[in-house]
Amino acid sequence: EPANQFPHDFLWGAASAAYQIEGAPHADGKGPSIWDTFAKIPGKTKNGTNGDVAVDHYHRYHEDVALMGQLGLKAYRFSIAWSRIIPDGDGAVNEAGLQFYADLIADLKAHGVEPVVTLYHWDLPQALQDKYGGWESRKVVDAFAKYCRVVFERLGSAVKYWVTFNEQNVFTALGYRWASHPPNVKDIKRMYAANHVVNLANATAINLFHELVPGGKIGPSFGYGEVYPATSNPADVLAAVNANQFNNDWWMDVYCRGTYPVKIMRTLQSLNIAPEVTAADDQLLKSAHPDFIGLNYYHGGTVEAPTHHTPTTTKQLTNIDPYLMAGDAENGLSPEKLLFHSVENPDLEKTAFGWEIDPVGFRVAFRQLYEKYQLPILVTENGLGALDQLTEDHQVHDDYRIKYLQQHLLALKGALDDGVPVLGYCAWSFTDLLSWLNGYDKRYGFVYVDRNDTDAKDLARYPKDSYYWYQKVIASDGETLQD
Ligand code: GCO
Repeated sequence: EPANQFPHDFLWGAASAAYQIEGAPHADGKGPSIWDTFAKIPGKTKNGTNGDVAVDHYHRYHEDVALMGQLGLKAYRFSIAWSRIIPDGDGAVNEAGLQFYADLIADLKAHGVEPVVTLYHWDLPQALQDKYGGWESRKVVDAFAKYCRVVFERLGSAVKYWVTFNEQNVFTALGYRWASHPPNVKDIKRMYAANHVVNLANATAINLFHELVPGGKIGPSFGYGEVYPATSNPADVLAAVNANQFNNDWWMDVYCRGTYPVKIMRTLQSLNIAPEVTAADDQLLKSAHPDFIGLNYYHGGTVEAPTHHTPTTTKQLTNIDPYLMAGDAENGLSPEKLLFHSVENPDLEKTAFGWEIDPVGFRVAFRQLYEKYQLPILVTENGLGALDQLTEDHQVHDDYRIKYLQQHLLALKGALDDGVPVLGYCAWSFTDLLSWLNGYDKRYGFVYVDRNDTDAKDLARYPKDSYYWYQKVIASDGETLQD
């Protein structure tokens, strides 16, 4: 068998999210989401960028799907905007919203592309925030179940793969601890409370799905990254165990086993910020079994013991990195202070946006997740954000992206060879799109979209060099990966 041969049914894919691509915030009866509101608050996003136009996928999806077909994509992950389906969150169903996604799915299938549908990629209907207080209220679990029932009943027969929540760790932390996403709150106790409610919604949706869509597959997409000890000093190793439980297991254990890691729970209890878990909650969490793990992988982190700062330690991280919940809470309740101290990793290079590049960590992630939870893994995101340049003849020479994707796909192949069942790889992203906090100039796509932070221009689509590279990789089942 040739060295880089992937399984023939491997889902070579690409991904997106509704608010980051669709635009058309008021079209065909759509209600506002918390992102429609939040992005308009002065100073909250880069240059005031928002998704009002985005890349206008709502009106151009035929063109985008045709480009997916030409690329040879086997899977496309996108999210449904809840407020297109139920504009006020839990009231009347908007048929036009459902029709949009039904048409998109039919179009994908006509081009041989398997849809992977995310139910929640951060755009809660604003009405649910206003009426009930958003994810802090259990009423929103009922609203989510209602919305899920509508889409499962309507689209369940056409879609095999479903994702419940996208990066719950990121949206709860940025939304409730750091006030850099909606609902713009800075309160760690409220973060843990809201996060617990989201866990209940996740479990409820999984159980409902298994009842309504037998044979389908559903799981959460989690922003996972292994945390390394800065040295082999056992105190640093213990800190890394703490950090992995705090950053990763706090979610993954709940999804896959229905329990929170005990040490972290005790630490949160000692700070009086732990969520309240009733016996009924416990039962619900234990009753739900995802069919696969959706892995969003960008990078992990590195830590040392909170009390042990080696003199050679590179500088302390003070920024808020969504993939490593570093930084001290301003309200003084910082579990990190008790558990670990984040540092830079001198062995890893970084992207232009300061994110570590760590393909070996990708293989580590597959190994850890599979051996712990014994579930197949679908990569629902991985990719490189960069400041791409369009040449005068409309080309983008993104050899740096090709290199990044190549390194990560080789690491994935390593995990397959290790015996880990990896179902597919959805690169982030298909077209360029809105980065929530970094505007439009930070680009991830295989397809360049001609717009920038301040000017929507004509939104023309131009395949980048990485598009043609990926096309060959897919056509050869991975064999040309190293060419
Ligand atoms: C960004 C981020 C996002 C995320 C994605 C998470 O720059 O805003 O990279 O695009 O990766 O939305 O699921």
